[in-house]
Amino acid sequence: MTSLDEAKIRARYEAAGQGHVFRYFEELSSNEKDVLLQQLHDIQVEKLASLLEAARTDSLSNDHTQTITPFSKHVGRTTDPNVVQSAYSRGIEALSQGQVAALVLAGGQGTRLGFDGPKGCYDIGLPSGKTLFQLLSERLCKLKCLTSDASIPFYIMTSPINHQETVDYFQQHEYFGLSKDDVLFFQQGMLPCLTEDDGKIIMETPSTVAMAPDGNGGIYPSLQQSGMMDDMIQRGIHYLHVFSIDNALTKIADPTFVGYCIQQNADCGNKVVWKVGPHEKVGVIAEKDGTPCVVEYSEISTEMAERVDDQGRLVFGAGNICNHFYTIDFLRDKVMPNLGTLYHIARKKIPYWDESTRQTVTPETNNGIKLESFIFDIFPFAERMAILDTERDEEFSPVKNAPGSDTDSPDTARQHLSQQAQKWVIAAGGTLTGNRDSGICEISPLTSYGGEGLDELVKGKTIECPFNL
Ligand code: UD2
Repeated sequence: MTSLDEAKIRARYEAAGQGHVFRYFEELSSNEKDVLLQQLHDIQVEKLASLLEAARTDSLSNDHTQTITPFSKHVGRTTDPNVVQSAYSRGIEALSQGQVAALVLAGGQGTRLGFDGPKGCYDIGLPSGKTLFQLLSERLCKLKCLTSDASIPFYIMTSPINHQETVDYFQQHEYFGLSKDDVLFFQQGMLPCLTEDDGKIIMETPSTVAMAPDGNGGIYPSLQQSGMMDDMIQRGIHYLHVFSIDNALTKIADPTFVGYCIQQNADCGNKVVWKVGPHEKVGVIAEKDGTPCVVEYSEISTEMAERVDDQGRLVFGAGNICNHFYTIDFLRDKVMPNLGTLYHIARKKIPYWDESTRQTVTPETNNGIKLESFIFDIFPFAERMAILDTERDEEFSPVKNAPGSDTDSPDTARQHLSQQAQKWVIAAGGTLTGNRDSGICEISPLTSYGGEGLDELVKGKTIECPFNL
């Protein structure tokens, strides 16, 4: 029997109006009672009502769009060769001096994808069979070659639902050639799932609360609590590149993006691509009372999303692609001391214990909410925000939806990687033959990080599609 005090825990939950979590307690085995008491002990139940109330108030305030205006500051563009060449050199310099680290947000649940493992372990169906983690790791290996084998630490944010599986995966693959000491894992926090109308904790089984990761904004408290923030400082890291796991085109620790933000003397930076249409599921860069912010696709009003200027261009067209830059000083001095408790309401299908059938049921429709913090909610703390507008076909192909979906799927990611490989061969002076759509072309990240160094391989040569270089 656990040493935890059942009476004290019961009292906490009764006082918070969550006493129903003990409904099945007497039926539980001794071990099940221990599991539930430990879980209940760790949840800060006293805070749930205020977190939910604040989230509800915030979502209401987002409906009043009068405070949100289009982004008005300077935006850099990677279509400008002067920007790119200079920024790339500055980024390579910072990387070569060991001042840059990369961090992938990989704690989320790949619900829409229909894959229950860690999303980074997902094989997107390339001829090589490479997963998202492998593509990122190999790009990082290649980047190290381009920066005189500098140390570029790779931090991986997991969550309790996928942590061990993620760690095991890297160990089994010997970190894809990266140094074990430069691949660091840390876990974000979890929060209980709630019913939307009355904010009651949802039970997944008689002895377990339905829990979910606390949003990608969970990066900030978990960087602190895990000691990874201190680790970056001890390593002499000045700049951090943070990005989502599900973008198959991510340029990890991108020298151009990092270099551009450094040149802009930015404390915080955001990579954007122009939206394909008003309802693409990406946040948009905007301003709230004059300070940079991102309005998430799940919270933007239809009017704002569809608003166009007199040339017919979207007024809120700069799409957030979950690809961010920070100086360590900004995180340490401005973000960490001011971490609020702002959560957003995400309506989800939450597996729950059905009393009538005495089974855990996964509903067909949304039956509850997760409270999620958004990584970009700290952008208003930035004094000098850099925005870099990049080309979609080089930068953004998210794997969100299940195979067979028209957009944001493993299928579209394979196509985009193949088209990028073909574009790189042509740019390096190669000639393509065969049917370019007959299969998937690949250039291993170990061959080229961003299309560089292909001349001796392809210049003046005929390359038969589909190829694998
Ligand atoms: C995210 C962005 C959205 C747009 C879109 C592009 C946020 C809040 N929204 O929306 O603006 O850029 O991506 O594809 O960033 N994650 C965690 N822990 C969590 C939740 C998410 O690590 O608790 C990770 C997740 O693994 C992924 C990234 O954060 O790498 C984006 O998360 P998502 O899939 O929930 O975000 P999405 O597509 O709703």
